[in-house]
Amino acid sequence: MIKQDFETLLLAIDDDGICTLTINRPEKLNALNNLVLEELDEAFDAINEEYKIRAVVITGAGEKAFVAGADIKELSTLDPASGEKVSKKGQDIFQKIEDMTIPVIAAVNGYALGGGCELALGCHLRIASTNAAMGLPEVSLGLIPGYGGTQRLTQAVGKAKALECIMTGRQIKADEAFEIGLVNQVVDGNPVEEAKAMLQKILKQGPVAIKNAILAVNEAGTEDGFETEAKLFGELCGTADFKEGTTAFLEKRKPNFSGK
Ligand code: CO8
Repeated sequence: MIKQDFETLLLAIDDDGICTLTINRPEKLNALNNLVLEELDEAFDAINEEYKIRAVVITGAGEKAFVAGADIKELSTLDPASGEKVSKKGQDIFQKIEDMTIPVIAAVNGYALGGGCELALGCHLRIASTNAAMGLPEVSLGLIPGYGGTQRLTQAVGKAKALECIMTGRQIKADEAFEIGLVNQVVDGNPVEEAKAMLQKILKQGPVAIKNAILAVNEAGTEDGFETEAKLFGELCGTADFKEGTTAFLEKRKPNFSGK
């Protein structure tokens, strides 16, 4: 049984194997203090060990915020050495999320600023509510993004737009976030429900193919990207899911994937 008694996270697993992870510090707009970061790290390790979990949705408690950033009270005490260490620690945790081999969707239900925007960027997909406001306002604190935002925002929206957002620190409302490719979808209602609906479609596909798709796309832009794609493609040609998928097509029926 997966651990449930986190202090700052709520974890729920539904019958379809979708785990909803809610960052639960609504009185501080779910700001990421050290405990939240450590519990996120622990939760993703546990999720990796739990075969029943087939996908994850991350969201924030309350109606106002996904995550309003790193905890500024904690940030204010950093010096150069501890700042670099904390930055690296957050980067490693968000990299762990990006490296998950099951889909992870951020359901952005309000403010996703600073570290909150960086957390959303570490997820594979982002679905925002119409009241979402995203952005990297670190320069207003005399800082730059430190949890991967300079890299992932640039990958998501391009260098000029990323630099504009980072240097102005301005908030990006949901519609603009969609237009510039920062989020996949904007919904009027609850983004968690929409994320689950999208996952229902993804989970109908071959699980090993989904895993390899994530692994290959994560290598995009690196020196090994094309080689990785060919290797992962070849690997899939030896799976039962490949046999089932192609046979089902030829027999004009729906595939029944075993995940092997
Ligand atoms: N950290 C700590 N507390 C916060 C944070 C935060 N990031 N955001 C909000 N809170 C707290 C407020 O202090 C307030 O607490 P209290 O009631 O005890 O005074 C409570 O949450 C509610 O917030 P507000 O009263 O401010 O709510 P408003 O609706 O008036 O405003 C905003 C909402 C606009 C979101 C506003 O709270 C705000 O501007 N928050 C800060 C946003 C921000 O600058 N985020 C970036 C932080 S820096 C960062 O994330 C760096 C990441 C990289 C770190 C690298 C490693 C070191």
